[in-house]
Amino acid sequence: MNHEQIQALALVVDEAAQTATSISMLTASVPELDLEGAYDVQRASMALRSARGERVIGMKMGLTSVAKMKQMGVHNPIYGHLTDAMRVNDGAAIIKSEHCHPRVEPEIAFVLARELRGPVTAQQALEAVGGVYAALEIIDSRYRDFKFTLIDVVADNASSARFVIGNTSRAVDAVELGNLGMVMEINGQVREVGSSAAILEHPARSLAELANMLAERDEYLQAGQVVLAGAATAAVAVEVGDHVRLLIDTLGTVEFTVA
Ligand code: OOG
Ligand code: MG
Repeated sequence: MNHEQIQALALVVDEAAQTATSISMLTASVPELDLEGAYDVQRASMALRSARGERVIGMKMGLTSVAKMKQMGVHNPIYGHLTDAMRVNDGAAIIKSEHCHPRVEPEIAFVLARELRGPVTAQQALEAVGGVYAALEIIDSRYRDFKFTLIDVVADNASSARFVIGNTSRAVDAVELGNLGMVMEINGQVREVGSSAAILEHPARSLAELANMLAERDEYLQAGQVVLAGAATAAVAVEVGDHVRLLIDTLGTVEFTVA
């Protein structure tokens, strides 16, 4: 894949995200697109956002739990970029019409106190963490029917759309990070129940894996960045009028509504 081809595909996924229009999988028309090329497309689409004034403020891991891998039929952890325009305040609303077919996921977020460069172990990765938070991620595949291959979802920035971080920060050693109970409710009804243990057996492993994947490209995580470790359960579709709330042991709640 040359620079022009990557650029052309970045324009396709960027336009789909900007206009909330579902598209066919890129690999249907470009079968030669490989995983490295897909991450190139993802970065090129982030450059388009940067040119419009958006700022990358963090990263997310995806497909880090068995529940998610089963739901999507893709079995490899992936990463995506998070920008300031994707951030929604705790308790605020997302606008459904800005998305194709949004779904919500219960997540754990890290905010880094120090930069984090791979290769690292899970333990070393935790040393860079300033705080742990409850978080909800709103994902929105730009592909028709929310169906994709590994390569397609990577090119589409791992379905990143919006994210909400709770107001309570805890230090890594103040929580039992490897087994925090998580309950996600929609309109007061429990929809998903899980544990942080579902995230690569421990969310710290997800953070380390992210640093290690970035190191393959000589990239690293910066102090102050947010990292979402990946959903602990399957994702749930949201509708206009919904009120979504996540409760995590020790970390408290985080919520949003859908307008
Ligand atoms: C890909 C993104 C998955 C997670 O937390 O597992 C993800 C998708 O399922 O659309 O964000
Ligand atoms: Mg997620």
